[in-house]
Amino acid sequence: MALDTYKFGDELKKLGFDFYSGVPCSFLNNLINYAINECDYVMSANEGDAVATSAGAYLAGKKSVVLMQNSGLTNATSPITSLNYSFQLPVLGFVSLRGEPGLSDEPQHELMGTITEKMLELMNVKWEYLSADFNEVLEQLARADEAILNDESFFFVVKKGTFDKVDLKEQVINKVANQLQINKSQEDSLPLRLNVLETISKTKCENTVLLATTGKTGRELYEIDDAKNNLYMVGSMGSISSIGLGIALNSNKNTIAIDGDGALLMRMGNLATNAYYSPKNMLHILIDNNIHDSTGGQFTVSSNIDFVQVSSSVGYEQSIYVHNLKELEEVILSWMKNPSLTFVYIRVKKGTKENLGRPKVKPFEVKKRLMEFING
Ligand SMILES: Cc1ncc(C[n+]2csc(CCOP(=O)(O)OP(=O)(O)O)c2C)c(N)n1
Repeated sequence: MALDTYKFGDELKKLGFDFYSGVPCSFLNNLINYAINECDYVMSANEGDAVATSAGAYLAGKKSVVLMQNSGLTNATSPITSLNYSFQLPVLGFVSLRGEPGLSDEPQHELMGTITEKMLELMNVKWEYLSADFNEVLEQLARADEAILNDESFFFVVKKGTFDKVDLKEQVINKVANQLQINKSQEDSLPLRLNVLETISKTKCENTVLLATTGKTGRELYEIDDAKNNLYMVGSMGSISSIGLGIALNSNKNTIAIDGDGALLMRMGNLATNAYYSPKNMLHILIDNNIHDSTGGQFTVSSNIDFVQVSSSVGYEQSIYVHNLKELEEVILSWMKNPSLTFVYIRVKKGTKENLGRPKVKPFEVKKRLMEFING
C-alpha cells in the first residue's frame, strides 16, 4: 500500500514544512505534484540551486523541503557539504532511489542506485528509507523534525511506489518579461571590486540583507563592514542568488545578492529561476573582473558574454549596465524606492585589498545573527 500523499503532505505542513524547491523525479512525482498544488514550490533549474533556495528560505524563518532524484544528489553535493553543513542550515530532503538493486531500471541509474545512501553518509547527512506505513512515517517525521530543529539536515530515501497518485492541478505559468534594459553606452571607469563593495555597503539601510559570493568578495565585504545583515559565502560557489531567492520570497527584506563572473557562470540556470519567481525585493549585482581572482587570477569565459542581455532575456524585470560607482549608487537607491527584480552589471579591474584577511566570525555564527536580523 502506498502512502496517502495528501495526508503525508498535510503532516509535513503541521510540522511547519510548507516551502519546497526541487527538480522532478518520476518516483517522487506525486509528492512534487502535491507540493505544487498545495504549497509554495520553487522549480529550480538544478538540485544544487534547489538546496540553496531552501537554505535561503530557512534563513527567512521557513522550514523547507528539497525534492530530487538521486541522480540530482550529485548536482547538490556542493551546497549540501559547504552550505548546509558549514552554516548549519538544515533542509529536509526527499531523494528518490532510482536504480535500486534488484529492480530493473535504466542504465544511468545503476551506480547511483548502489551509492545514494553512502553518499548521504559521507556528507554527514542523517537519512532513513521512507516507510510506506503511515504510523511508522509519523515517527520518522518526528525524528526528521528533531534533526532540523537541531540544525541538521535530514533526508528520506524514497523507493518506487511509496506515494499514491496525485494529479497536478492546472498549472498557471507565471509570465515574466524584461521591462527595462540599459546597455553599455560609455567607457567603464573600472573601479576595484573593493570600491564596488564599499558603495553597496554604504547604501545599505536597516532593511537590507547583503549576500556576498564565495572567495574574496565575501572577505572584502567583511573587512569593509562586518554587520549582522551580511552573509559571507564560503563554498557553494554559484549559489548566492539562489539563496537570495529563498530569502526574498519569504521576507520583506531588501535582498542584495553580490555575484562574481566565475560564480554566476557556474550556475547560470539560476538566473532563469530567479526571473520566473521575480521577487521585487531582490537585487542581483554582478561584479565582473573576467577572472577567478580568488584562486589566482585565471581567466573566466565571461569576456564574450553580454550579461545584461542574458538577464534581460530570461525575464529579469530590469537589467542595467552601470559604468561607474555613481551610477551604481543611484541604481541601488532607486531600486530601494521602487523595488523590482533587478540585475546590475559592473565591470571592475582586477585587484584585491592589500593584506586581505578572512572572516573571523564562523559561518554558523553569521547564519545565527542573520536569522535574528531577518526574523526579528
Ligand atoms: C565548486 C567550487 N569550485 C571551485 C571553487 C574554488 N573557487 C573559490 S572562489 C573561485 C573563483 C570565483 O571567481 P569569481 O566568481 O569570478 O569571483 P572573483 O574571485 O573573481 O572575485 C573559485 C574557482 C569553489 N570554492 N567551489
